[in-house]
Amino acid sequence: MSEEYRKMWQDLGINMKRHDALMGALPAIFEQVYLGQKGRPQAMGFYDFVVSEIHGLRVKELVEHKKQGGKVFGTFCVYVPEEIIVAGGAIAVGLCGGADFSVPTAEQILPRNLCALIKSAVGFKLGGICPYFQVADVIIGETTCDGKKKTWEILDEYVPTYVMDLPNSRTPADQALWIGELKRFIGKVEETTGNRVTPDSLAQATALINGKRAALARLFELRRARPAPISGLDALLAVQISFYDDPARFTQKTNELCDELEARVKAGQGVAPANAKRILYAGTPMPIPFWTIPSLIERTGAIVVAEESCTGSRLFAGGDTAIPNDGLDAQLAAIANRQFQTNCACFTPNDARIEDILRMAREFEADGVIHFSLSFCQPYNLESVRVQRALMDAGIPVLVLEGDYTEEQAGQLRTRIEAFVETL
Ligand code: BJ8
Repeated sequence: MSEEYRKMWQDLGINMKRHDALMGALPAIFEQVYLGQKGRPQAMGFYDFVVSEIHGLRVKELVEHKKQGGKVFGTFCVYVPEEIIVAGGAIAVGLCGGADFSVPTAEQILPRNLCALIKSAVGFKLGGICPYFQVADVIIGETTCDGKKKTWEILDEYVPTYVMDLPNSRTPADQALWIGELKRFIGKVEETTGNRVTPDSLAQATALINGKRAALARLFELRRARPAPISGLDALLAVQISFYDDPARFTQKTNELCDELEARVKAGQGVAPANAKRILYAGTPMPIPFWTIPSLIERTGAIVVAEESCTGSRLFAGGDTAIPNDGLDAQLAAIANRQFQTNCACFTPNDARIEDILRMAREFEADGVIHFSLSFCQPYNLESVRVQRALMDAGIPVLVLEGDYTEEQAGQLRTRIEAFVETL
């Protein structure tokens, strides 16, 4: 890494020794998981480049933005509305942790029986390892699962953390409460940035984020083709990068990827034979660099055709956000209305998520569904009981897994995934 980046990291208060250890390990892992794949779309070169610059170029852009007086908001959930952050002239970066590397640091203060996603993210902050965390002016948490809810109280001791109060049901009364939260959030964005969020700025920001969501939806639509034009690993990488890349650039590059995939579909060209077993992933998000599950699945010769996850279809659930032209209240109602179509297991009742999984299994012609939840994630672990039953009732083979980011776990998961794919 260049001297310029090293200086930038030092200025951000990065623990250089630990950061060097992480950055030293990542290229080999990426090469092993990604670069050995056959028939990758050429347009994946962009995403490979972004990974090669993972703590470089984008962080530099964020630092430049701050030098111009801009603010950076760190987020952890698709329910935190990026549109509102962008409308205030700030940048949102998704901070979810997907590396086992930082988990032991978090366990020095957090209980062990928390999901790896929370521990990994908190460990990144505590250990001073993640420049995105360091560059963030404020962290936006939300009251989704209990693990996150209580973690924000602790995280606030290390970095200013603001919490959005997301209801756990989706009745009209809950929707009204959430619209109130969106209004309160506008106040926070205005206070942090010093900029007003106006109907115009929100309309523009909503259009920008709609573009990003539409590009992702298009990518998923193309994955319905047989043979699959892109591996599940590559699609996941694109989705993971959507959380922190510049939204306009990401949209453009992802549409270029989709153009290439469209040509592949027309030519009947795929990354796996047309008769490769098709797997639908369902479950907890897979933040970068957690690639274990698709990697294990695709090494069996099967292909992941879609992910029902917040690193997947839940990112663009509900389609475009409507942009009414009669003021902020109507715009916020449209945002809430779109968001409430994201079926996170933190909600009850949540039958719509089960319907989503059944629908996706049909639409993507999945031969089987693998439901994975991180250990100690109660919402997804518990919901897997009903998901499994619904899939069995529909005659769709299903494997329910639970695990974390460790190598030991990967070994156990491999055995179960291989056995499952063989039965299909
Ligand atoms: S809308 S999925 S991004 S909350 S894995 S931290 S639930 S214990 S991540 Fe999520 Fe928003 Fe829902 Fe999506 Fe808790 Fe489970 Fe950990 Fe989780």
